[in-house]
Amino acid sequence: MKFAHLADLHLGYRQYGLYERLEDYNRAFEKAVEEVIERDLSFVLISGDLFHCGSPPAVAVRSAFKGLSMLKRAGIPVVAIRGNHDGHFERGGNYLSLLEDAGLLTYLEGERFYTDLKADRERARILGIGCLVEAQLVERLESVKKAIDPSADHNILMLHQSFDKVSSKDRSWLVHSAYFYDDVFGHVDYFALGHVHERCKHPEFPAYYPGSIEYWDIDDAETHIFDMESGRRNFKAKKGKGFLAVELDDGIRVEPVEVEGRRVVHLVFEYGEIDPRVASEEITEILPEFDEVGSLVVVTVRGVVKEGCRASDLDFKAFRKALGSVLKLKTRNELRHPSALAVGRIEGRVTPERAIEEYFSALGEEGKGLSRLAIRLFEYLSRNDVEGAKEVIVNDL
Ligand SMILES: [Mn+2]
Repeated sequence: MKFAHLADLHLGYRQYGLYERLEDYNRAFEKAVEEVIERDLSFVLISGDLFHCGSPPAVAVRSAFKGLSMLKRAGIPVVAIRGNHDGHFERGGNYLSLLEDAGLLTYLEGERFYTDLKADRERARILGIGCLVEAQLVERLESVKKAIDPSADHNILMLHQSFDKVSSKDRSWLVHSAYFYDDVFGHVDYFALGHVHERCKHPEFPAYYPGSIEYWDIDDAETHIFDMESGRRNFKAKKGKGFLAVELDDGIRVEPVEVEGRRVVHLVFEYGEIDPRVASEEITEILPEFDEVGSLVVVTVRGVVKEGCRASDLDFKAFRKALGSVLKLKTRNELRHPSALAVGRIEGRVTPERAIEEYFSALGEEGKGLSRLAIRLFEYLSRNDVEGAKEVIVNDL
């Protein structure tokens, strides 16, 4: 049997505060649906985070209705679980409950944690647990183990967690692989995972993450690194975004299906010692090459500021002018003062930077941006550079 495995659609997410990004996420979902129908896949699994929040805007809910209705008309059933973003299901349910009420999907939650699907004269038992803290998850797993059906042609387990053995930046909602060493999980042919936004696989189990359907993290984008000392350029291709087309028979075949989105470019300018005024002119000369209508550009500048210069002298206004056609330019001033490097350690144990990173890491991807902002504010303010700190706020928020 052949099916589609989607996760982390985040409908309703206004990335960078842009309504256009919300539309991009809607479009990616609808494109994926068209591709599923075109390929005549037998069913669709959505492994959590269909929505970006518990109360998504109507335009996102309508997109979900539109895509799921297309699947329904094509006779393609959909099974979904709750991600950490989808909202609680207690007290009257969430938007997945609403979609189930409308007959658009089967929502596995709580006591109802499995369903059977037939395709190509085979029967698949689909089991699913929504996102939980590990202790609760492990408790639920006991019931799931009893419901794994060795007489079914296939057993598929849907989860929305990160795994200890999957190398990912996101360690939130973690579960340990050891819980799955029980023999009974040998009957699970495929683990349909969600939560990690990169496309990847567990090193031991037939467990896959399709990754988010749209670009989410700047590290996934097309990246150009300019070594401004040597004049050398490095290029890192973007990572694919979309979903997985999975075929189960005696073995597993997993094919990534790309869903093309808006062009996102990360430009990194690396200096050793830097005079921000001179650097601004040099960078402004390079930027027009990337002035493409509708694209998203993130510019990062790194280096150690020369004595007598200020990090806030980077001329972001000139950058904006050079990139007049892009949908959004986001600038990241990662310049450091030599003195900031010596801000030192708290009680001789941990640097303030490390403490801040630790604190925000609980928020996952969004925490990364916050910790970067907090660290830079800390650097400026610890030098009593209030003007510099204001610049950081103006440029970053
Ligand atoms: Mn997610």
